[in-house]
Amino acid sequence: MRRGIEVKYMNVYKNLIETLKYKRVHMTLIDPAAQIPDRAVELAEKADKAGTDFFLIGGSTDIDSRLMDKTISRIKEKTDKQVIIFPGSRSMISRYADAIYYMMLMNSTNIDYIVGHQIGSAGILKMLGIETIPMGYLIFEPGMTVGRVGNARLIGREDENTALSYAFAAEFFGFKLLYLEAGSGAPEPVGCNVIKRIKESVKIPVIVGGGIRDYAKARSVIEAGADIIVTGTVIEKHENPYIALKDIINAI
Ligand code: 1GP
Repeated sequence: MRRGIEVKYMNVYKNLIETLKYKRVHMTLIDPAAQIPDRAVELAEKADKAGTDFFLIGGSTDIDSRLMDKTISRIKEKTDKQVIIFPGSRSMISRYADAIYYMMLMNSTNIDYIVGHQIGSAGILKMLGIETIPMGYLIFEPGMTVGRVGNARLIGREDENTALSYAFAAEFFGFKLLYLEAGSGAPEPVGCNVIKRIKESVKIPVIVGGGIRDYAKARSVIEAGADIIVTGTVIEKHENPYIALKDIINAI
């Protein structure tokens, strides 16, 4: 409990980096647009019990701050784990969150996703004092909904050279995290050779998400070098979310 209380008040990025010193990290994505808050809380409790390290709340469907507030405040009543906003637009802000991924969709063709939503939300973020974590976000094939909504010029899931150029650019911009996204519900995560090549070449912690639904997939992504893995679909769709998630978390 003491560790729980300390973590609750610790800077999120600092907590993440401290955690990465002794283990890889699992994050559970919960999309408030995909279920009512009661169900979101139920899923979060199961993920907490299965051993997830952080919660990401958000997704690519635009939702308002009231639904974000309701979902996040209720989840925080049930867990000491930190909650990070994973925004799909400028309106997805909640004062109850511990931090927000302040992200650039680097391979978007739409300026709104590169810098527009970020400018649109900057005033409110400053006012609320929410911790912002600068993150480069790259969408790979097949991209799924986020690839379409974000107008992404998708990177091939085995295209090491293009991915590496983006990763270098992310480092030069000073991003503190780099997220390699295949899209929620993708049949496969980003290719292992891409993950490996990026890990060998840049120092930023790498997040891999999209298409990780079982132990074997989680294991291969971790062995390729991912520091953090994100899963969402498995907890929403599996008939036994606790067992499915526990299996994935065992892989890390
Ligand atoms: C989506 O990377 C996340 O942004 C999670 O993907 O739903 O496929 O686990 P899944």
